[in-house]
Amino acid sequence: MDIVSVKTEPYSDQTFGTSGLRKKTAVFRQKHYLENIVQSVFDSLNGFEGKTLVIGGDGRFFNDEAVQTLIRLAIANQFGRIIVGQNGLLSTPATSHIITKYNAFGGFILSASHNPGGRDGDFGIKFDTASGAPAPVALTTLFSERAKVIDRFWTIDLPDFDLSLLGERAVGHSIVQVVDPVADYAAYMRDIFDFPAIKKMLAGGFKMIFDAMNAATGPYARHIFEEALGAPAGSVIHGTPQPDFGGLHPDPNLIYAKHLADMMYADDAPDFAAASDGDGDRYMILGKNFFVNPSDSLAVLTEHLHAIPFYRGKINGVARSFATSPAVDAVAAAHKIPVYETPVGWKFFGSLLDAGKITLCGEESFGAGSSHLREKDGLWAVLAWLNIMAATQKTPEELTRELWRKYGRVYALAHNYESLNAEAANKLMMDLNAELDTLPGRQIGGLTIRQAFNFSYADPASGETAADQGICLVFDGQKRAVIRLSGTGSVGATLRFYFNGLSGKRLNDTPQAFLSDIVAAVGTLTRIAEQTGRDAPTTIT
Ligand code: G16
Repeated sequence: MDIVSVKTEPYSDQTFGTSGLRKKTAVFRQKHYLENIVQSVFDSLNGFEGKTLVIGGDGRFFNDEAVQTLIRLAIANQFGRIIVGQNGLLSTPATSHIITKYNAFGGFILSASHNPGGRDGDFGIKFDTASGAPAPVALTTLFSERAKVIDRFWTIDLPDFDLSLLGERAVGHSIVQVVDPVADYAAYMRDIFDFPAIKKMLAGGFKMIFDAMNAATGPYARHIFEEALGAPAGSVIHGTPQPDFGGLHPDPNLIYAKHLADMMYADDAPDFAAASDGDGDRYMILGKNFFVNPSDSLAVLTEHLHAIPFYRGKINGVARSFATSPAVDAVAAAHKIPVYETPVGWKFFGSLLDAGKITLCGEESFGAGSSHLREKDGLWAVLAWLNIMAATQKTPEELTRELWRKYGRVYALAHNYESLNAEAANKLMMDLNAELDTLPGRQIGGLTIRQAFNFSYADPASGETAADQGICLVFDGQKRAVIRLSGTGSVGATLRFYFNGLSGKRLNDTPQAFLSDIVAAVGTLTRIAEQTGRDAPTTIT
């Protein structure tokens, strides 16, 4: 086997965003595009020769080819062992788990997460470090810088590996090991949760449905819910990963999983439904006629985490992004644990988890996770809900309403303006930034702005800092807006407007009604319609 050095030219757009590098699939399929970024990652890291690298993806179009490319580069760059999920498949949380379980140096996840897949969809790549956490900003900056000047990569000249067969194959000084993507992860879930209690609940006639959206979690969900926990066959829907996700947009929310929401708002709705995204790190929870907002979900999980054996007596703190509603804050105060407010991006939770400052973390963007691993974990969150429901004998609606009655309800909404002209979106942010000092005290549509600032962060564990993360506007009446540019889109720019507001008394409004004044005020302030040419958000979540 010969190692070959191949000359290449850098691309100018290989900048890591909120979660890895995401682009249109056609961009990734350009000559040496993938090789360039993978070699840039290797060139930025030290000391991996002879060590283990984990590789997997969510099965979207181009996954097969990309996995083969990565294996070749990993062998040529002298990794000792390359662990690959069977057929190139691994969910994001399972990759994170395998990295730590087998003491790997790190791992690549091929996924554009909740973005649509297929030939005309999106593709992406993320790198997790030895702790199983997304590479921190300091590292991703190195990757992006290296990609700007890369002029060669190393590969080997060998035909494709057969990834359908489990087992090991020696290639030069390396071993390529194909593993069952589900087994280790499923065994870990069994260690964390009270499976007998959940099994008993399911055996007692409790009906659940899990929608894998034709993406990575299908095989995991079938194994865990149907085989291990005894949910009837068919409880997992859209359970076979497909390269184009069967035409679904694998983003578990009320818009893209409307079919599931419709089932849960029908007369014969099951007791519980959940969905996950392309790579299995997001989740959505629904009860009969009831949607659990992800910020409320984090609060419910914090309130009841002690019901789950793995966490009993070991709950140190909780973290949420600054875009996530503060619903969890009152719960944490009551439980006498600290709350950390981070920028948007799972990578900011890793050091807090490593330092033992937090046990639980979550975001409004349908992500939650815990000290059990360093990526967010959709199936974990679903199992956590099932465990809590089994322990309390309460429905999602009862658990959430109980929380509102005890701590007040924090209404939350996100307005997403996708695929905007990047110049217009950047201008809106610049204009707002320039005005910040003049905003406190200003009245708009009957609301007064109390504070206006650009969120910056100093990691209390690592000391790493992150400035210019987005604009926070705090209004009278415990209402708050956050405005930021997304770092995960693949075309133009996406602006996100997050709104939230606390009410101790009004518990039965819709978020739209309760937050209509602040939505209108921020619309007037930012002149969103005029600046972007859009009179409505692309999605409201
Ligand atoms: C990623 C990150 C999350 C973030 C989300 C949205 O999730 O891991 O931390 O909240 O993107 O980020 P943005 O607002 O910058 O688009 P995922 O599920 O897409 O990997």
